[in-house]
Amino acid sequence: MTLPALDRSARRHADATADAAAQAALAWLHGARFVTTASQLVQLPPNDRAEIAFVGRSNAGKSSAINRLAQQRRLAFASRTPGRTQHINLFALGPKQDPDALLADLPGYGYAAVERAAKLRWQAVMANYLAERRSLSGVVLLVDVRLGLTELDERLIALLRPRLAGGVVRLLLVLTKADKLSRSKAAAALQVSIQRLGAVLPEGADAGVLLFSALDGTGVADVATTLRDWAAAARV
Ligand SMILES: Nc1nc2c(ncn2[C@@H]2O[C@H](COP(=O)(O)OP(=O)(O)OP(=O)(O)O)[C@@H](O)[C@H]2O)c(=O)[nH]1
Ligand SMILES: [Mg+2]
Repeated sequence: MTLPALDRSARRHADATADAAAQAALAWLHGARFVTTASQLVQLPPNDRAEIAFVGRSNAGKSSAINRLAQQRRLAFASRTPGRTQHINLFALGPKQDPDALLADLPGYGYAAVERAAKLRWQAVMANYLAERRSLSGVVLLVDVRLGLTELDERLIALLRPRLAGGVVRLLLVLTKADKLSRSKAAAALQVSIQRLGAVLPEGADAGVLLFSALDGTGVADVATTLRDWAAAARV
């Protein structure tokens, strides 16, 4: 039997270790800088860095999440006008001469007012990116906590399925705008998403689900730690 006093000190130690990991991850993310913007896959830099893609419906909060994680106001453009991010924007992390990962802010899907031809073109770019970008090591799927996983999000997961199987590409489902719900409603939404994701993931997938708010900072430390772990795992 563990003595309560020891128990408490062990827990404090674990908390301090987690805090230190989150601090290191946030310092790493704070060094994010813009690299390039691409409207086609051929314009992307070579496949020689671990890449982490931020994907989700238009207006889900992808750019806001990147800004919050990097602790920079306008690194990724965030807007009230849906469908604003029209290109793949890449940001580098780690040493200047030898970055250890890239973040990719992808255009949002599901915005009705985008012209049909443009929408179809983007669907093709996205599908090819997710299926073929060899350096892709992790996908952060952002979903408004009030909407949960929609059909379009599940279609994206289906596109990724072959690479999620066996954990080749990792997935983090980030439920954004958690500040818009009460704690109990947010907790309930988290449970629904965990169940739903479990039902659509392939065998052996490496996936997680987190509540997040770019506004009040909920989940920021956990997302930061996860991204740093992914980059470290991809380097070995
Ligand atoms: N309350 C709240 N609002 C948020 C949060 N994250 C984003 N928003 C707002 O939601 C809107 C869309 O955010 P963006 O970060 O531009 O969303 P996006 O997913 O990058 O959108 P596209 O580039 O159009 O695909 C903006 O008005 C943000 O201020 C959040 O955590 N809480
Ligand atoms: Mg955006």
